[in-house]
Amino acid sequence: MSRLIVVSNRVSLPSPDGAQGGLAVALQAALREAGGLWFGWSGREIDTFTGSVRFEEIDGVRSAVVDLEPQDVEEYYNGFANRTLWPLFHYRIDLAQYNRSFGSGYERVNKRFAEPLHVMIEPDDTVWINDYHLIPIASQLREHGVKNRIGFFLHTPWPPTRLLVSLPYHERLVRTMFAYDVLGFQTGEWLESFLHYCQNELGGTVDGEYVTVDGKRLRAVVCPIGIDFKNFLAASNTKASVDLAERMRISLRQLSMIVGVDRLDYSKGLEERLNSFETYLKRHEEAHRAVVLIQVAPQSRGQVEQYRNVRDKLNEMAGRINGAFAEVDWTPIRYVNRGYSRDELTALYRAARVGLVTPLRDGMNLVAKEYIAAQDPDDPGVLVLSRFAGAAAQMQDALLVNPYAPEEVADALHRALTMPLGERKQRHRALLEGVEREDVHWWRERFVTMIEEADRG
Ligand code: ADQ
Repeated sequence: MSRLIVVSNRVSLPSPDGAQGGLAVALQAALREAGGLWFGWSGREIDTFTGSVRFEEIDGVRSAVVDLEPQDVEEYYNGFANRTLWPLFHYRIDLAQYNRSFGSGYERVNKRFAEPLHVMIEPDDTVWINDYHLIPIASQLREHGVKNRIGFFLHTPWPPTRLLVSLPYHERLVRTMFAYDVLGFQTGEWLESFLHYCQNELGGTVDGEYVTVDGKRLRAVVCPIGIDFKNFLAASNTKASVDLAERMRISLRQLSMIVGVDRLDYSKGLEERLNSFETYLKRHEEAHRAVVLIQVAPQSRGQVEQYRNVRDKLNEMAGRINGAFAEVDWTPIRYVNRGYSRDELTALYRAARVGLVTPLRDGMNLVAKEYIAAQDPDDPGVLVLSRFAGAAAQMQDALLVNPYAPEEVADALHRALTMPLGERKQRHRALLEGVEREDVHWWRERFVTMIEEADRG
């Protein structure tokens, strides 16, 4: 078996408290099995970039990290990645900032990563690049003479051509992708948008899974990410999970709980969600003193102004709605700005009658899958899911909603909270089967195999 080299913006090694995303767990499992290496930014800053690599080995996984200069972090990470590509890829060109220094910083950092990386790659290695931070890195590696198979997986959506062309130098960016052998997308919709761009803007041709532009051919596939199902179930048996479950039982008493768990990000549709919940409260008197929304949303990307704006707006909305509807013995929204460990999340999900997952646009959304995995199969809650999350393609048995339409979401909440046990079980069973089968190991094995088997033409 060939060695696997995984590259992502940040390297996330096992932490003592076990607080880790499913992606990190999956990549670690892959690296342990294939005896590979995980390369990326250390998260640290250094006055002058040296390209020197620090190696570490934790839990059988070898990692290699480099430090970046403050200007790199500002232009590449806070700039092009978070202020330009993230909003654009989530269809928010109103929020995207197009600034030449961001673009040049992005190219510079990709070059900087490629320098030490190419030296570490051996002839039989399979190279797997993750996410929008590193789109051009394969073309940099090719310039260094790397001939290995290289795959790229995009965790976010790929935007429609009409939006993508608002990015200056969009052609230059997309052309660099033809240095890859395989591109992986979360859903057919994002893949279609990519193929549309190649055909209409680059004059490319599509033949089955293969797309050719200017004589360069690559394989473009749909490969949806899943959760680490077994690991997630095991987390619900830990002390932290059992303790929180007990605290929730005491604190909820007769209340029916709706849960939202997200990074505080405008793409997650949190303002629209609170607005929908307010609509629900206005239309359902019987929910007063009977239903509570617990929204967990820790700050993310606090360096970027738009993220601070969302935080301020949500503080204001949660305060206003609570002020308008609360009684002395009931608060409709419990809005929490801290993160919870995986173990604790399992207890929160399980205590909730409804999982409310309503992003305006999301590559996949693993919270939807985690919510289903955490339910009691004999008395499961109901998933209300945005049709604009990548997860909706696989999770058709959820109550699918348009997150922009408050009355539609309010109706779905009512339906979910009054759904008979038989229907809840039936929907849950169907969803659980998919979440268990198409888990993160299935995703990783499929994608790595697709890289290894790609016909280079
Ligand atoms: P994210 O946008 O970060 O990921 P998501 O998939 O919803 O979004 O969550 C990733 C993980 O973070 C989940 O395991 C979840 O439990 C955890 N998490 C989220 N909010 C949390 C909170 N408040 N407290 C504690 N943990 C929290 C990107 C893309 C997604 C895609 C993933 C994986 O934006 O569309 O699903 O990558 O490909």
